[in-house]
Amino acid sequence: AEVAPGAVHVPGWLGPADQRRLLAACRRWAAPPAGLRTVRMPSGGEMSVRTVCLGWHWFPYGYARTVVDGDGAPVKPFPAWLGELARDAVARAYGREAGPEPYDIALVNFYDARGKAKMGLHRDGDEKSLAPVVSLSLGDTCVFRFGHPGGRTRPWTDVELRSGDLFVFGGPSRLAYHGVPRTLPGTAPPALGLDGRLNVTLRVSGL
Ligand code: MD5
Ligand code: FE
Repeated sequence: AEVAPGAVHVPGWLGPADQRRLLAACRRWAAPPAGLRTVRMPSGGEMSVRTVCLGWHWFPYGYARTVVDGDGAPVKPFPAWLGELARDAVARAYGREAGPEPYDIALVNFYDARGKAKMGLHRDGDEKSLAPVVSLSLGDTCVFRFGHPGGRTRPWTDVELRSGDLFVFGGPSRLAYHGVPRTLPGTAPPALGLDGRLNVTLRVSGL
């Protein structure tokens, strides 16, 4: 379903076995060094989601090859199979092949099982490439709020993202404001073995 120009939601794109494989990989990546961390904003606040990065380390507001605001370790590599997954996702969502720029960043966000983790309205402007962002959801359902590039104001559209869902954000939607106002505790598929929610975004750094 096209939620806005360039913003395409594909419910249930990952089946149960693919979800389990991706979750197992996320748990490996979460281990130290350069594992899961809490992001501290320049304002002093902390993000309620916890994050691990592959390929490039995201910090507010830039990218580095080491965990500049954490343990200082080199960031874990971005595996080739994630690049293939990103290209498959773009082809599925848009019905055309992805462009030539290589996908080289994964940001994995962990939302806690009690529904306390949220993400305020923001836009993803630290990548030098405007190639589409690929988003994969695992575990609890969330309410995803999709706005517009003009600011944190209405109108917006609330979409429920469930375990296995794909969302691709490109074209005019690439710089839209978006956020996760809530997750719905206890809604993960029981067989997955995840309490809470995980979101994997695949991006092109352009660096
Ligand atoms: C999440 N993550 O569910 C969301 C899904 C993030 C983030 O927002 O920055 O890690 S990815 C949503 C996204 C990415 C890029 C562009 C747009 C949405 N968009 O234009 O709406 O944890
Ligand atoms: Fe974002």
